[in-house]
Amino acid sequence: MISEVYLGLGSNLGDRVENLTRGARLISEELGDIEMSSIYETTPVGFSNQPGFFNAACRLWTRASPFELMHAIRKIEAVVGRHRTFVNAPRTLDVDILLFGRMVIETPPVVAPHPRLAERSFALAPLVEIAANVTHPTLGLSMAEMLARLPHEPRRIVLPKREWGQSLSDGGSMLGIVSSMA
Ligand code: PH2
Ligand code: MG
Ligand code: MG
Repeated sequence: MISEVYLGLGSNLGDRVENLTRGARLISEELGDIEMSSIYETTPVGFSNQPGFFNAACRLWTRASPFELMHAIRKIEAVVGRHRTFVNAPRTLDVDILLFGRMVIETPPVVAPHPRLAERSFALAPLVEIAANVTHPTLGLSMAEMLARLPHEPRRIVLPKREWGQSLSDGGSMLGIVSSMA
């Protein structure tokens, strides 16, 4: 069975575009076809005094189970250089499961939808680019409606979707990166 999964990617350490790019490539190689949003610069939430974040969202079509997906994500974060020190510490790459199809999963470490999705414009802003009309399985709101309910946070596009998609699919013989969808 193929599931449509949405992931949030974040980086606030090192070369942030490079970290997100390596993350996206590994996701497509290990897990299935992807479509990426633009890369956004966002305000750090929850932990002041840390470097600014670059965030992006990813639609992934995968045969992996939720547990297999979590396992693959942990590996990809480690390959891109994340060392877990303390909760919310600056990180080279953080990949979070935002939605796993319409499934409601509450078996830690796998929890979906992401419990803080409705509060996080840094996750919803990129997500709305690729999933505006996707509805939240328990809240019943679309991603666009969820973002509209939040106070506007400063954010800017650092790398537009189309350009990033092109640079991702130019990188060799990579298949499975959809760069030209609406
Ligand atoms: N991730 C967090 C905590 N705060 N802030 C921004 N702007 N972007 C993030 O990805 C982020 C955060 C925990 O993972
Ligand atoms: Mg996170
Ligand atoms: Mg995480």
